[in-house]
Amino acid sequence: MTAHLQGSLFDQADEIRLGPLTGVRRTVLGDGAWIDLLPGWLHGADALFDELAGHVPWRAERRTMYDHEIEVPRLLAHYGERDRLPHPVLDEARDALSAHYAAELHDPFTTAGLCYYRDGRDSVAWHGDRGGRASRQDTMVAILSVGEPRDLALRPRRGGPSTRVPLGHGDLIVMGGSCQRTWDHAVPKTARAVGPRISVQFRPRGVR
Ligand SMILES: O=C(O)CCC(=O)C(=O)O
Repeated sequence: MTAHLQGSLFDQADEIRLGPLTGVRRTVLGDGAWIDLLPGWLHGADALFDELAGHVPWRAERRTMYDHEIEVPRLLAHYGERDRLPHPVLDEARDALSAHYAAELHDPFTTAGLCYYRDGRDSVAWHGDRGGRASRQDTMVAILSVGEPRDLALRPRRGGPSTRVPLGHGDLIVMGGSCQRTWDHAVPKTARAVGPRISVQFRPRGVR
């Protein structure tokens, strides 16, 4: 993977480091679901983007849909609980999130899924992370975003209007409570000329 951000997006700090999680702000969505947001949690997001773009073993996947094989419109990488994450700041992020949410989550964040959105044609369709025990229990999925800002859209599964949360360079969103069971989320395609984005999703054991 050789794509890089076109010049700097906005965060050329040399040191890649996390800020405190104390500034996280919660929005209650309804049906037991909530999201926490912390814009600019990561400093040095340009540098982390380049590291991940250049060193993660990205793979393209294909899926069967209505008898056709289609290419999944983004590149993927997955790190299980025993895998070394591709940058030490991601270990720090996982551990800081586990400590911050310990009283509510009970289980630490253990795995990391990475998505590489090459441009506005890359996307992820509406879904909830309902694999494993997330189909029955409240849980959390925390996402650190670097690169071009893209919207994370959320909509209640019982019907009703969707909402969009713009996720920028270094921003954190945590989807919690019943969010994976009672709401769906997506990163919609955009016709805007946008550059690449990488998202890092931290999940507890048994949540997919
Ligand atoms: O890229 C994102 O922010 C969301 C990714 C996601 O929902 C997923 O891969 O399940």
